[in-house]
Amino acid sequence: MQTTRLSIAYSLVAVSFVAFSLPGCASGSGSKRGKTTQASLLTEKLTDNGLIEQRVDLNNDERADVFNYFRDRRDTTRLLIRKEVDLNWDGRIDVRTWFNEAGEIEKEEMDGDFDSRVDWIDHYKGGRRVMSEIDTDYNGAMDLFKYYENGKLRRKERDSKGDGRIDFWEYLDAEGNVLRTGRDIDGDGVMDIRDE
Ligand SMILES: [Ca+2]
Ligand SMILES: [Ca+2]
Ligand SMILES: [Ca+2]
Ligand SMILES: [Ca+2]
Repeated sequence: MQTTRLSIAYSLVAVSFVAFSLPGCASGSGSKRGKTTQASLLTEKLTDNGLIEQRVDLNNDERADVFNYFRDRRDTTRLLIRKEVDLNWDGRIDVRTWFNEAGEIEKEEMDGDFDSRVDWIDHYKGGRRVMSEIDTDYNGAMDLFKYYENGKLRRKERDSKGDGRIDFWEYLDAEGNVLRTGRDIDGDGVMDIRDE
């Protein structure tokens, strides 16, 4: 069920992201042009470290659910460098996304069970996901690591005992077929059994 929750949350992020990409979508403070899903820009101010913080309300309760952080640039449009989203409207941030100078996503972390602990981190290079860290049992420690090449999952590493050491490896081909797996039996972090 956790996986389902995560994917639902992810699609919510996608929806909210699209909403804020649309120019003119955010209406002025206090005005409500739409009935339900209209995003409203609540405030926009300069932060202590010189960024522009934009607070957006998604569900019309006048409380911010999305925080966008921009950096002003000379001669061109300002750059979105971080986005924070409160998915379940409890006032606590659940997803943080970082962007680089090219506007590409660099990193995204997410709290899928809304306990304020991050349980999913995606790392990107050149706008493509290269690695994911996942806390599959929500105990506060990452236990599944996925590695991607050209956007495709090619290796999984798992800390199934939760002792901070990888004890399961899985290698996949570009089509997603399992090529081989390996296991660490005695707990020294080194592969003991290899299944081709
Ligand atoms: Ca709100
Ligand atoms: Ca939240
Ligand atoms: Ca969590
Ligand atoms: Ca864990």
